[in-house]
Amino acid sequence: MRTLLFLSEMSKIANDDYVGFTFFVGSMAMMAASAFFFLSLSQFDKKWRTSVLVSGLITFIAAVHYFYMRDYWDAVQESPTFFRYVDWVLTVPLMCVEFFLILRAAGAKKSLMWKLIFWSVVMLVTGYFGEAIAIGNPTMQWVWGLISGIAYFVIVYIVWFGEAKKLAVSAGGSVLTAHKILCWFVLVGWAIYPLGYILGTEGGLFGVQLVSDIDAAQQAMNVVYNIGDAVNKIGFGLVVFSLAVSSTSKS
Ligand SMILES: *C/C=C(C)/C=C/C=C(C)/C=C/C1=C(C)CCCC1(C)C
Repeated sequence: MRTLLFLSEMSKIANDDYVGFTFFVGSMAMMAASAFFFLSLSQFDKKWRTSVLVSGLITFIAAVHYFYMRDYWDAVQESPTFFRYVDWVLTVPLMCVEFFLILRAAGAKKSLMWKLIFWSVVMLVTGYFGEAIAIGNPTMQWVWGLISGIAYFVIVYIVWFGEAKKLAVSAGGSVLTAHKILCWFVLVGWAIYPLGYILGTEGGLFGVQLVSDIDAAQQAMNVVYNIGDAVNKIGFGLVVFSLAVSSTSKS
């Protein structure tokens, strides 16, 4: 009884705590998605198993970080910036690996994978500098955000028009379809994050203050990031899952 009472006090989420709520729902959704991907593995041809396994790893790594981030938010009501970026720096490169894995049969080289990973790490490390190191210095936050944005566009370019695109076209069929959907995730789904970053930066959106104070700005940023993570990590995984399903049943 005492333990139960203690737990319920500990994990109480206020009705208007959207950040706490989205951390909680996020952790559950990531856990459920991981179970779904892992348990589906045996139904696929061997060559698709690694891809679906990586989908599951992405949501599983996120789930663990979401448990930590939720607790952190509960305890101090501050952005769990460190856990956030550790999560991203593990999961975003794995999303780059997904691009490589589905294009491997079309002749993708490891160098394509490393290029995507490199730019994703540049994007995230400079983003971290902007959020954690340049805090209270809006000018530097803009500078780091801009460098991060450039790295982001390099990734967009490679998958939409560059090497990855050419391989996808030569693969054709369901690989090309999956590649196209993943490209949209990168262009639209990933664009959610710079929006969150802008909301969380002092001064707000290009000088137009959308939210009243820095606490509200941080809350808006975290809600936006949490929505972005659910859409992108689970969505990405499902695209790969569908590709594995369609390729397996045809053979
Ligand atoms: C699962 C997590 C994902 C897909 C995270 C993606 C994160 C980004 C695309 C972040 C991008 C950023 C910019 C383009 C500029 C501002 C700083 C960042 C790091 C928020």
